[in-house]
Amino acid sequence: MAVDRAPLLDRKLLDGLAALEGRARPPLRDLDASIRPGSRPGSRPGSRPGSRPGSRPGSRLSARAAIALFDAQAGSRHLDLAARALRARGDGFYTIGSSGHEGNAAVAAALRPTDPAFLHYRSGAFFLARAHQVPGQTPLLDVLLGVCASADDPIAGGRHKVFGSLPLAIPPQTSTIASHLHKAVGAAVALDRAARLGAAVTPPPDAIVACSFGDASANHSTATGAINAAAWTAFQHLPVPILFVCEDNGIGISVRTPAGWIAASYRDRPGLHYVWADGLDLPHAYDAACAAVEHVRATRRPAFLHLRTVRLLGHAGSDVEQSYRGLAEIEADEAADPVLATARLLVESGARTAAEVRWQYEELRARVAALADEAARRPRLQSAAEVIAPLAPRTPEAIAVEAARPAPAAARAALWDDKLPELERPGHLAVHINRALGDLLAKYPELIAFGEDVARKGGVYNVTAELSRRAGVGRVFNTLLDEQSILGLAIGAGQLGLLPIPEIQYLAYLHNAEDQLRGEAASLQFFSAGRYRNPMVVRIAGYGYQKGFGGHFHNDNSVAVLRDIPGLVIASPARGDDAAAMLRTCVAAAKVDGAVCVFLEPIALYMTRDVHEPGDGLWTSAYDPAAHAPLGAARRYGDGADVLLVSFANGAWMSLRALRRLEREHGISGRVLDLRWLAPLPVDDLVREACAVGRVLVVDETRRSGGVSEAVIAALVDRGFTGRIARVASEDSYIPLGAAASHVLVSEADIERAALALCGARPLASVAP
Ligand SMILES: Cc1ncc(C[n+]2csc(CCOP(=O)(O)OP(=O)(O)O)c2C)c(N)n1
Ligand SMILES: [Mg+2]
Repeated sequence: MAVDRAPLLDRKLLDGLAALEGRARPPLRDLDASIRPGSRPGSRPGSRPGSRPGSRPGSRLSARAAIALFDAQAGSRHLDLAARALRARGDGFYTIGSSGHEGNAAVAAALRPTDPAFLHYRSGAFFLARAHQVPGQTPLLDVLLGVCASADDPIAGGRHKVFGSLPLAIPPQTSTIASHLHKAVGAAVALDRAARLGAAVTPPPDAIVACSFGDASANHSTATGAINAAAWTAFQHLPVPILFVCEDNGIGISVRTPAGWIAASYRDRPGLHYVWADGLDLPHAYDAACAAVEHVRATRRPAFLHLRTVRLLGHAGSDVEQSYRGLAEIEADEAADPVLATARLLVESGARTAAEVRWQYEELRARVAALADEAARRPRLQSAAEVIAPLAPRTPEAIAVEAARPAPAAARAALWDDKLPELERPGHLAVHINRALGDLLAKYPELIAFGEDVARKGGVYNVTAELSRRAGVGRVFNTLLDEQSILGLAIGAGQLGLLPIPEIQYLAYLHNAEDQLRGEAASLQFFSAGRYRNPMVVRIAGYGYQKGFGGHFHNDNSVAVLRDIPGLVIASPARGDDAAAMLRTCVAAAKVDGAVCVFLEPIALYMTRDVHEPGDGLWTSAYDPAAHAPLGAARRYGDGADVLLVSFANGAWMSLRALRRLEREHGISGRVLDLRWLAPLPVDDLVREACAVGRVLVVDETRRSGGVSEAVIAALVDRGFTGRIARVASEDSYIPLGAAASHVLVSEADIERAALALCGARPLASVAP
């Protein structure tokens, strides 16, 4: 039978306190016992030694600060105990606790409350300690509201139990392991870059970023990648003021971290300053944390704080720890309880009597219990509409106004060296995207564009050519080769107030980084009830049909991973004028609504100028700096009534060509609807056109399974369309090299065949809506 060790741990702590009775030194005379919110927790660097009573000789932790931090540590412990009690009575839903990790209170004390902190899920004491530094906070109730999944939870509104707070500069994190480290690095890089650009961002310019994670998580590619990205940046003497805090309890659920592994891995990394801290000993943890924080703040270079902790009470309430750990090992950790260690410190230093500590502990128990009852009574989320409300707010009118707002003429003239792009001859897709990006750089001083090879090379396809020179290397720059880092930089920069346009070189390279979009970027407004946002427009070059250049990495038509991300905007223009207009709309949606947008560019159409005959120039257009396109509005070509070809990207171009032949060779008239937006799908436009024609052929260059046509046909069915529907889609296959690619991709011949079949091989009379 598994024993719940929570009451045992509590008992042991009380026994420990009892054992301290009689061991107290006389109380320190000049110590003001009441720790007011807003008071600084430790003695400031540079203050005269001995000017305040210390918690221990040689430590910078004052006795007063130690009392305040004990309050945070003991408060965190009682939150863990209350979470289990709430769970047991059916009022609470989350029991992953912070017990044994309460040393992280010292890290909070070493930081400033304005330093953005991206926290591990065992950060109860950090959270409470930081809350002590900011007036007017109610952190105990706030955490309990999260545990009870109450709609009143002031950060996630009952959507998840997270440590997060806007006034405390703690963006909420969910628990996918270490995936928050990339955005923390991104925020750190963006912090100093924003200052140099003169862009107004939320944290003060001398802020640093902190992030924490567990020892097992330190092995995850997200952690190793993010730490590498920070070190890579620092190695080049670029500022990246970040504190990595690895809370090392020696285990990840049931898997032990090899002894010495974290130190061996991180002690001697170039560009990374390593500091060891004993999180079971408050003065040591505080002194080490101060040293690490000061290093980061002064040098703007990363530090790795290796914080020793123990894990008490198992991984979570449901974890039967005894099934994989021996009792002696569990009891050894319990004997190292950091809350008891701080109690001992307070008594032995004379800061508190044992009775006072005990009173403080019991008073917290009573307060937390009362607040737990209160939290359990608070309202829960009542409907799908309420749950979804903050996911992806849309204000189309405001977006249209923002998109229409022109860039300042002087900024445009400067960026384009007085050669304005609207005076150029009609251009193709790549040129339009380039010009729109340039204009957006002129319009938004806070806009940054980055990715692999985007700077001097101008990207693989020249789409960002010259932009780095025109706008400056601080705004259009190369990143290291790591898509997770690229998206993490976008998230961090967006959260701080910049307007990031990251580029993913090929759609195939999104896949190894996709969680940064799905789990992190797209979920932030949801898990913060709209309090935090990370606006961005991710440019991705994709799809198949490249002539003479191939392989499945460069021709990828898999969009399923994007289509089901809630709230994600997916724009996919087929031609230049649409692309420029839609890019402006996406950036406006990011600015106004905090939207996370993906801008999927068909590589094979980048340089395409003609549609039907060489030299017809029908796929080029003049550049219009004022154009924008409503989110989720399709574009229609023609008004024939025999068949509607519904498509997007390369498929739209192919459909136009196929329709011309259908008209000329078979007398079939039709129209092409270019969806332009894969999310939100232009369902109204789709249904209207489908009803007008009665026969719909969906031309889908993405895969038959998980491809766009599934959504299009489902939308028609959902809306009661009763006409005929057919589709052509690409095979469920990777795209092979060379000419073999044509065997698996939708072709114009496929479109013609399917359209003829749909129309009964000869023109039929139109079907009334
Ligand atoms: C990507 C991912 N894989 C697996 C998990 C499941 N998981 C949750 S916590 C955890 C162990 C983490 O251990 P550690 O980083 O040492 O943190 P600790 O819980 O010990 O503080 C695992 C495997 C997850 N949340 N995310
Ligand atoms: Mg661990």
